[in-house]
Amino acid sequence: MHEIVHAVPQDWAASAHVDIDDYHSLYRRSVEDPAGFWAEQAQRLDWIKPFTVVKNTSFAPGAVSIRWFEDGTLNVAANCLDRHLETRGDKVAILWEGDDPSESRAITYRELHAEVCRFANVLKKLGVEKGDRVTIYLPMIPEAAMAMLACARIGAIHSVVFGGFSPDSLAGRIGDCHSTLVITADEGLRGGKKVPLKHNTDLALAKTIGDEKVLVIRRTGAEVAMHAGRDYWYHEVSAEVSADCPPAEMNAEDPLFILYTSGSTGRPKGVLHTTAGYLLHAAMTHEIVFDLKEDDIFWCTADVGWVTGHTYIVYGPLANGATSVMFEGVPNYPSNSRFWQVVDKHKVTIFHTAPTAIRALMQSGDEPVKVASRASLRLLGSVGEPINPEAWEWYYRVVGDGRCPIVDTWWQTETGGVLITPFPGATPLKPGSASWPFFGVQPGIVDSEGRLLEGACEGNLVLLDSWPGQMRTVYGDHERFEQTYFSAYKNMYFTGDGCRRDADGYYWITGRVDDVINVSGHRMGTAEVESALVAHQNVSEAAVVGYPHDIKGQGIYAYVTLMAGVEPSDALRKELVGWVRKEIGPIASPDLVQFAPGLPKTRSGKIMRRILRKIAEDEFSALGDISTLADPAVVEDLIANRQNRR
Ligand code: 6R9
Repeated sequence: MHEIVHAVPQDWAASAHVDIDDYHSLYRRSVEDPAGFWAEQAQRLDWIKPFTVVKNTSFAPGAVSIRWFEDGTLNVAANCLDRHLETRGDKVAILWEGDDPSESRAITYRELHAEVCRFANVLKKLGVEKGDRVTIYLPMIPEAAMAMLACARIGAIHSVVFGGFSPDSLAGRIGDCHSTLVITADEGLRGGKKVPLKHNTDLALAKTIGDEKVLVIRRTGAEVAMHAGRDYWYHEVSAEVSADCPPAEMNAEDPLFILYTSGSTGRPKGVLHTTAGYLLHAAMTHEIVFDLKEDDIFWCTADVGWVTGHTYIVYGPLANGATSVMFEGVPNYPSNSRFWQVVDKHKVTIFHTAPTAIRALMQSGDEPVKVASRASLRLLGSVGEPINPEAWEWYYRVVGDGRCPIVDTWWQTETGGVLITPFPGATPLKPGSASWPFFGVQPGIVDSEGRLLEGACEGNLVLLDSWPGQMRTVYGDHERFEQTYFSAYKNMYFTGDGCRRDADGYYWITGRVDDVINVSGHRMGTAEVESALVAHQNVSEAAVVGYPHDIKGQGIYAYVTLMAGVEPSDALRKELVGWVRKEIGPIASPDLVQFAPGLPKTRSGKIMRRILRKIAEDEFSALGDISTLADPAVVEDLIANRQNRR
């Protein structure tokens, strides 16, 4: 098959921050002299006390430790706000677009600075101190960014929980890091539907230790229960505090935030990011990967509940003094043209979204795109999952009118910011490939024995050395951090992704190789969905796998064994889907449920997921060796009753 390559447009090569020569020389420098390279790059930040040590990192077994700029001090909020006041005070920092197209708000750097200071004083008034954990459970309103920055200003550690998570999921996250304050809203608004955030918070707090306070932001004006002595309205407390709050002096390695993410096993992990390295990586990648210029209007459509929202709606853009669009709604409300109408309305120049959104919009054809001019666009981004070449080409040809390069950015919650990406002024684009390593990033591809492969090859993706934005630990469980990321291959960080490197040195991410499913760009641990299912009184056992889904990338396929005497039925199937929704949240709803009298197990009782995956993919002619199964006959029943017939 002939590979399509889109050459770098000449004007891009001439005007971008990084052209092909810059790329090669900077990359070489970044890996040959990391300390020198990063000491220079760190001048992007405003330091209170400059650092003298740049890099102090080890991936050694039993001694994993990651520290960058460890004796420097700074404040993240001051870097995102105060330092822009003189030159960009009247520039719009956050351009908010409401769920309802008639609602929007432009907040300048000066206004955002004042509101964040006020918010920080509200936190103090409610007793929050440096090092305390604050859970943020908000819709996509400017107060979400303000709350994050207010925490950063006083040195509190925020943990943002996506507004689509259930009360149980919220309770688990509040409890794991023992937050003393939960910030929420009366209700959220998405696609015209209301989300009862305060009510969910009340249900969650019934399951925690109960010493938390709640700060409530008024969004829809709905009537909500307020518990005296526990719940406070933001607008009431903020009226009593000043808009003057000096930034706390934080060490480079002080925690900035915790973000829970799913893995192969167990409960979601609290990924911990610290102050300087994270912010530097966020700011630098945001500028270079998206080729940011002073007048750009940058729109990343993620939710702040995910890492992409942290890094490319809040911290990266604001550290760079950019205008960041924040969108409360969804791509198909009020119509499938919404994204493109918002692009026209706010003259968006850089647009960054997820493949799942592109595939969904692609299904309704070109017309809803063409009704908008999109003339302001100059660069497109993709993140969250592999983008199939068909969706890439549609994005390029229809959305970008063949004018705009696409940056397909690979990274993870754990990596803090982009690690593998095209550089729009340097990289000839191959649709479907995340392309080249960012500066300081040393990817490797290993075989099943952990041997590093050379040249064109395929295997598991590892990273051979640290970068400033790397997570530092799993909150409260450093052993789990080492176990999860550093035990598979000695002295290497294992990403959990499969990857191919072609003869030109381009990286092609092939998807997760562990028990994580990527549903519409959201990570779900199969173990989490399984434990929700077995918590239902009629379920005795469950196994969950991913299967290819046209729009979501992967769908959730659940095999369920019922308790003796319980009859399978469509009603029960529906009930189980609703149950998982309630237990975890709508993003975890199984797409297909198959009742299975037995699951394929080895004689030692291990479920053979390989077989379940094949059947879910409707690929059962290639099941491989099933002779090691305790009872090979279960496979026939599974095939006969498979739910995904193509
Ligand atoms: C940023 C983010 C991380 C997982 C990652 C990988 C997948 C993300 C991708 C991609 C192929 C890309 N992923 N970007 N796969 N191409 N451009 O998504 O973080 O939610 O932690 O997910 O997403 O499998 O390991 P997170």
